[in-house]
Amino acid sequence: MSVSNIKKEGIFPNKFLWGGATAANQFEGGWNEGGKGESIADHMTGGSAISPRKFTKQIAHDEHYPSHEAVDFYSRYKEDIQLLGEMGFKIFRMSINWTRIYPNGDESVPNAQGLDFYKKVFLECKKYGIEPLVTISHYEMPFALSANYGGWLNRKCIEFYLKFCETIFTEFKGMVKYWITFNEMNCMQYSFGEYLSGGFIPEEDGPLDLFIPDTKEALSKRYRALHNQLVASAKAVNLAHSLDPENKIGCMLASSCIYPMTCNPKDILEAQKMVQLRNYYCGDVLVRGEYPFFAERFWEENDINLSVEDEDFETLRTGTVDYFSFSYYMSGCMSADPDILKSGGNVFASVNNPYLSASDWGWQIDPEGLRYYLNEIYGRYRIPIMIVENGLGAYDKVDDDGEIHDQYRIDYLKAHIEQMAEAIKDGVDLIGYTAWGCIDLISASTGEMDKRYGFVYVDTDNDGSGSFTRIKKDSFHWYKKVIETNGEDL
Ligand code: BGP
Repeated sequence: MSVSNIKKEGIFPNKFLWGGATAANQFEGGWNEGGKGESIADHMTGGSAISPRKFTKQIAHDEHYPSHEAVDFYSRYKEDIQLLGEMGFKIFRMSINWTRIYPNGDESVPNAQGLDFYKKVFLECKKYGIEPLVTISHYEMPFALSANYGGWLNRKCIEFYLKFCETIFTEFKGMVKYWITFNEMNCMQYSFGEYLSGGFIPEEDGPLDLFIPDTKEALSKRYRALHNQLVASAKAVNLAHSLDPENKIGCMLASSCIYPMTCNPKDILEAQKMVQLRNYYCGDVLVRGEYPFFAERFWEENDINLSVEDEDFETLRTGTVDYFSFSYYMSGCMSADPDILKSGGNVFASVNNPYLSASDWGWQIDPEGLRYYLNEIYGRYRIPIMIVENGLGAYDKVDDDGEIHDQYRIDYLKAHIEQMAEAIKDGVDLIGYTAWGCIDLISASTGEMDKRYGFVYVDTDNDGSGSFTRIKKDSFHWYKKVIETNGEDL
């Protein structure tokens, strides 16, 4: 056979899952409609880049929280999914609001209106040949589970979560195949994880700061709650497989792509320590089924008692995930020098990298870091990988011609997709990519609308006013072409 008869394969596999990602609490709105209960996320105030969001025990109904209405996917899902279909999406990452299904978390019967809403969403996806990818819990849980049980510090939440899983796995069987147990599970390790990820809230009344100091007591609570979530996740994996062997269920971590600040061995050790803790502590349990070797020293030095029960080890060993997924926005550096550390950096790492530029929110842009991180993760775990969040938060403006010319976003995404292609050539088994906030939505960190990621602009602002009209940005047409050509034409 002559060489010319061999059809040239592209770099991305034929079944590569191109798409976009959202989260119910930042996207849906309808926060108290259709029998939905109050979620932890509904108790977050608005914020801004300089004044962080807070947590309030009482929702002040007269105050305005734009995330309550978000961008109203709840009533506009048909129009939105049609737009995703037009871009040629193969996969759409979304999450289910736990409180639409179990308003207080501990009921014995699910809320039929909630189930009905998501069925309609999945049927709409099917019309366009879009595979849903469902995050079971994305930075939310029923507020009542926090108030009455203490959130993830209480092992009873494992049972409530599994009941929720059983309901959705059964009700949506045949409609949903791809699942993620928890969004950015490793964020429970960070100071802002206690309310959003853990749902455990202090006695005093709010508004409460999200950033809770890393005292030994705080660390101990966070790691205990995280252990309970890891057990819940492993049980959910087993349940998903037993209810439908077609189910593919993955974990999701916030990537920590950390470099040493210099080649000083002290910096290298600090960076290694951070990577171990932020990536591999959770990753090893979720993929390999056991805590990594370095965990014991960490627990001892920080007086952490996980309150493990004997059967947990077997649960973790058997409930390992089918694929590894992560969010990737930036990288960071670690230094052993306290003065350099004080100079500050982004939310995940401590020191800025002098070789990189940053977004308007200081998130350092590093496409090569994505290739590096993919190689690191695949090298350790050797299971399929999906990038389920990536993108550029930017202030978009509607131009005089009524359009949004977001070339900066195209440049960012193009550079990252190029590095994904390199990683695939390196041998990484990358199966999908869902760009974050494919339709503009509320920012998780600022609670505002200003920080936009979408291919589709939504006409609303930080006050939640506006027509909510959807407008295609330049990046919409660009991404459509990327999908059409399976990543060949960037
Ligand atoms: C991730 C979260 C998302 C999302 C994204 C962007 O950490 O999983 O929910 O919001 O970050 O962050 P932000 O909205 O703060 O720009």
